[in-house]
Amino acid sequence: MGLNKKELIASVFNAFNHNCTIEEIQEFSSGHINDTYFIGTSGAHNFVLQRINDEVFHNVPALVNNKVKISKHLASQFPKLTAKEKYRHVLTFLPTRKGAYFYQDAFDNYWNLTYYIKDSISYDTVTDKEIAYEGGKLFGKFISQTSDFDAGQLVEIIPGFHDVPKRLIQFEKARDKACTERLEKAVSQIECVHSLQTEMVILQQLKDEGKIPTRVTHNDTKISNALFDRNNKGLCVIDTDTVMPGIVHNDFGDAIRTICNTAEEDEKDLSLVKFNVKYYEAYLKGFLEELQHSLSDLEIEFLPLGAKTIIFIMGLRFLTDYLAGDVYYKTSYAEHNLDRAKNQFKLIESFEDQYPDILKLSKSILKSKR
Ligand code: GN1
Ligand code: MG
Repeated sequence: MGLNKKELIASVFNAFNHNCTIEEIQEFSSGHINDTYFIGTSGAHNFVLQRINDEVFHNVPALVNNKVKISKHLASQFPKLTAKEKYRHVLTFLPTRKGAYFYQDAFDNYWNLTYYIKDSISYDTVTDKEIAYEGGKLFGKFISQTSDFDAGQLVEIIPGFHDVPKRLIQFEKARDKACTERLEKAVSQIECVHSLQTEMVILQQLKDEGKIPTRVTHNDTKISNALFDRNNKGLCVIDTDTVMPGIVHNDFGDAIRTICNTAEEDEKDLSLVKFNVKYYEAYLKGFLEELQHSLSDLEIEFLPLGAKTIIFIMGLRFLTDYLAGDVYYKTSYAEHNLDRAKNQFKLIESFEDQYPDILKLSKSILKSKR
């Protein structure tokens, strides 16, 4: 990290209200959108400083307001914990010395600061059923603990974020403008979109018809956004940038997309990409232990389609970005987005092969509920 960048980060950090002195700065490289830094200090806390990408998030003050509101609400759900214990279970946002929960630097970059949760672990892929189960409990709890929060108080930070018909329109526009070389390279993935699209709009239709309720949802529940303690017990849900009104299937699905993929989302060797039904079962168990009584039968019945739809949406979004010339996600090489899209469509194929077993799981839950 160059000296100028270090100086900028230090000055941003010092605009926030704390009395800690920086000892160390490290960049986290995993996010596709924001820039995130670990700030080690000599004080009582270490921190996570984040530059929020305002090309993707057009209303950063509203985004921060959403996150802070949800954190305060979640903190009120742990009345028995001391403040010291609470900070491990809920993201704590720090205000600047002027009182806002974000800081705008001289270059018009937006930043926010949270405490770093020490002695925590996160996973990009899962290799243990227990993690899938604990992840299910953690994300299920997030939905149950925010169920008494009026989702109407949250700004829809990216409108139509998981709206398949809208995402298909963006895809078609990108496809129509794409260069021949990219179109040719993506020909089978474009074909996958065409063959799946009719089924993939069903959940949005049920939402629009009011058959599936809108709740507070996280909308980026990939498993790397779950922190676990040293004993692999779920600790805290992080990255609440996309907390918005949504349907439960989005959060169920995005966690399944990452937990049940036997490889990372950009693995190029597609023979390594398989859908693990055992982890699906473990996640479903944990998720419903926290939520079963608040979900309608229809919501439970459509969880498998929720998983398939979110995998599809991610494949579609990566493909759209590839066709558009890599304008949205951070990429590390020329065909990174295409590889991500191939990976997601391969995961759907493996999911489809095992669909009967997956369906049986929710059916037996519904039967035992009656
Ligand atoms: C993006 O930046 P990150 O990694 O938290 C994206 C998610 C995708 C994810 C795919 C605002 O999240 O929707 O699921 O990449 N966030 C946004 O890994 O588009
Ligand atoms: Mg995110």
